[in-house]
Amino acid sequence: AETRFLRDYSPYPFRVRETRLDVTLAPQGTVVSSRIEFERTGAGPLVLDGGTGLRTRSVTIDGAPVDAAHLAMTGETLTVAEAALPDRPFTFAAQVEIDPEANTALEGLYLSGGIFCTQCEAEGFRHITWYPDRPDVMAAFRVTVRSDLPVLLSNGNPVAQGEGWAEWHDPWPKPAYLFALVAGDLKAVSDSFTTMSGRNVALNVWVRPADLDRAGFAMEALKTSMRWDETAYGREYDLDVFNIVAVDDFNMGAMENKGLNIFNSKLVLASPETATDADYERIEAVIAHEYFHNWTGNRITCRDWFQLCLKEGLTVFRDQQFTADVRSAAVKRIEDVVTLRGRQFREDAGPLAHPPRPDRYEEINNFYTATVYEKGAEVIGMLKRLVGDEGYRKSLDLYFDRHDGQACTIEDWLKVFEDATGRDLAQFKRWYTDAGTPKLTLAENWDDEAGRLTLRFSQATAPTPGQPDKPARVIPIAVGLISQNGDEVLPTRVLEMTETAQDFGFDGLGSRPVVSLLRGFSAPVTVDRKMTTVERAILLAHDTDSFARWQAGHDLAMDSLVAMARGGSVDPVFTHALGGVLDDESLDPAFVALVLRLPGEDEIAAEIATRGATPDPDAIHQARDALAAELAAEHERGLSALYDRMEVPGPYSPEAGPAGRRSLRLAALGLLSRLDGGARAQSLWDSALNMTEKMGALAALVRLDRAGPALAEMEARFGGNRLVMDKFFSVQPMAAPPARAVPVASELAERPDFDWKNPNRFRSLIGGLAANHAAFHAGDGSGYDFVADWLMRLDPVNPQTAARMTTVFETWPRYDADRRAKARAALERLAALPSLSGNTGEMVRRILA
Ligand code: BAL
Ligand code: ZN
Repeated sequence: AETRFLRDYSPYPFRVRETRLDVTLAPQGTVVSSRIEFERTGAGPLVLDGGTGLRTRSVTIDGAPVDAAHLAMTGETLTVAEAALPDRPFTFAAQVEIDPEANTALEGLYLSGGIFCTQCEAEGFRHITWYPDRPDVMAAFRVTVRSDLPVLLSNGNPVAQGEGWAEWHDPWPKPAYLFALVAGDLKAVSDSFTTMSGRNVALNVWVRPADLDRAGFAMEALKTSMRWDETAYGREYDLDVFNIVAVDDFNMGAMENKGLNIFNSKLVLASPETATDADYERIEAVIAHEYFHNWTGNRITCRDWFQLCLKEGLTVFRDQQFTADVRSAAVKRIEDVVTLRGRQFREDAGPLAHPPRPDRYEEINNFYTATVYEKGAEVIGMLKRLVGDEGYRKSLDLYFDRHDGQACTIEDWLKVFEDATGRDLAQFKRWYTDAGTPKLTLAENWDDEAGRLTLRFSQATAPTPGQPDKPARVIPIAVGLISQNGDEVLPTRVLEMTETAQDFGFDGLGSRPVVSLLRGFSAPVTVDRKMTTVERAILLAHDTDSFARWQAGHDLAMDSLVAMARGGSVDPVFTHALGGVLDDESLDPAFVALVLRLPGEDEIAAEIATRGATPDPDAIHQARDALAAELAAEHERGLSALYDRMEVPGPYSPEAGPAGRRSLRLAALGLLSRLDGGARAQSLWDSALNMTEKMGALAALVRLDRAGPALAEMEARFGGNRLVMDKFFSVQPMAAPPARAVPVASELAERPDFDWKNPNRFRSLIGGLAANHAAFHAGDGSGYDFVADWLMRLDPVNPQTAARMTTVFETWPRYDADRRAKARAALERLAALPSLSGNTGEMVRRILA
């Protein structure tokens, strides 16, 4: 495909005053009649986007057919020559026929289990009809849906309905990517919400009738989100109705269509017996995320797709704040950093590195990345830290005031902060334009006589594709000082680093303190500093900042793991320090669970590569197993007591308190199962009444290769439940002993219920195998081949999901020559597919470059 560049942006030469659609649904011949009122604002012909799937029956301007000499249609555009266009505003009308049933790519209008639904972001609307399918063309929509299915929905407010039809009107101008339409045999959990200005809003969560008893939690999450956005940002909802619909076949997690959010059913449906605590937390966060888009994304949208992080970074930041408020801020921050490092740092360190605002792309669907989303959110967190809470609130108020109803850029966003706070953000902007994770190096100088500590920081960012030079960035470094006996001698202070190297001095210190660095993870950087294990243990025991405290424990674990992967042994200081955490009953169980969770194998491999060595996946797996076994043996009594103490009595609640206790209990179980042969796990599997404990127990049993009876039972009970069976398909390849994982995955792939065209099912099995580090990177290349074979099969059916999964290969350059050759060969086989999609083609080329 062609490369598109940010620098080539030019405004569309027409404004759309209103868009009218009349859609008569049929699985193989849906008829879409459009009437689009255009008004000229610049020079040039009328160019509309449309896919090859459109069967165009008629095209008229102001009711008259367009002369063939003035009309050109390619597989991608329809052009009406300037000479055929009136000088005054005019109406373009077209009638096209499309085929939702054949739409396996799940972009545009498609069928999911008998439900008609749409996915238009980023460029799906062009598969529905001819249109200026770009986010800076915003219009009010009036839509008539015709079908004999009982529930007919579109964006905005319902206007009228009759037997077999319904009309909807969305008064808020929006780009086509926010269009949605749903028709199906659906039932709703319904409720209402009164906004802060007294507007009454009808709320519905639409699901298949059989799923109705699992939709209540999503509704509660929606109401909490609506109230939170009023309180935290002063933003209220702006239509009479808010609809959410759950469908089983969905490429993404969910979609923020105006007034009609469409969700992957795994992010709506939950009951204690079928969903885990993590599922509940994720459902709550994604419901909030999509709702928050109503202001950050919909009312204010992106000028072009290069600006995607304008809405995504901000909306992720807002959903993170929301979860921090309704659950535990300390735990949420640690979880977010673990995710950021696991996905975004990994992306930033490899061939797919790109800035939060990329300046080129071939296929925009390939840029819904951890960098755009999660790093985009981190950048806003840094901005907030730099301008303060009040400056942030003032800036956001100005953003909504100034840009409501507009399609904006990162420049607009930064200008708002500059105008509201008087700060110059020219250097800060590099966070948006430059790829790569800066490495922050700290050298300490202690002057005992003067009682002075000098921190010398330097920053460096390695080159990334297309960006060889990396100038210094603004880095907010939050530090505190802890005395050797554990007292805090300096509370958090934010140092603002702007140079490549910079000193910061601290005077009046009685004795040399331990530096608690990057508190709250104040910037998305890696840290290189020399520190003794004893100093780390001091921070783990005493730091007042929970993130830095967790980080100290994580560093201790990582050091031991890296040493063990090279034949060394566990550091007794770590084992001992961990005992202190286990015994401290004042700590939040969820926090202790995070401390107990050892770094993952992929993260250990990344660390070894950062230290300049070549990671050995088998050695890493053995080291992690050995460390878990040693910790279990050393702390058997404490862990066992913890396991008993953390039992949560009574009926299940997904709230943070009980979820934290379960999380700690399962962390203890994971370690103890290295000693008891799985006895506790089996007994928990047999007795557990909720899916959280069931899955914790099952993962432990699969790891021990003794999960047969449990899996059979799971299948017998939940064979008809797609979401639970997705767990069945993912836990086995993911947790199996590495040598067993590919055979297990291959067997699962033979099952008739391996419905691989369903993105959730595909991701469960193929993604599950890829998440088993030592199995995916097996020395014989079987993991690479298994995944590549399935990507070859999926690509022609669903290019978007196939392309996204190619990222499992992005770390290939860090391994040994033999593995590199095998990974390359697998990718080259994929690249050689004659009909390879543009989506996957772009990804494979970039990964191999
Ligand atoms: N806009 C795509 C789905 C999401 O980020 O909410
Ligand atoms: Zn989003």
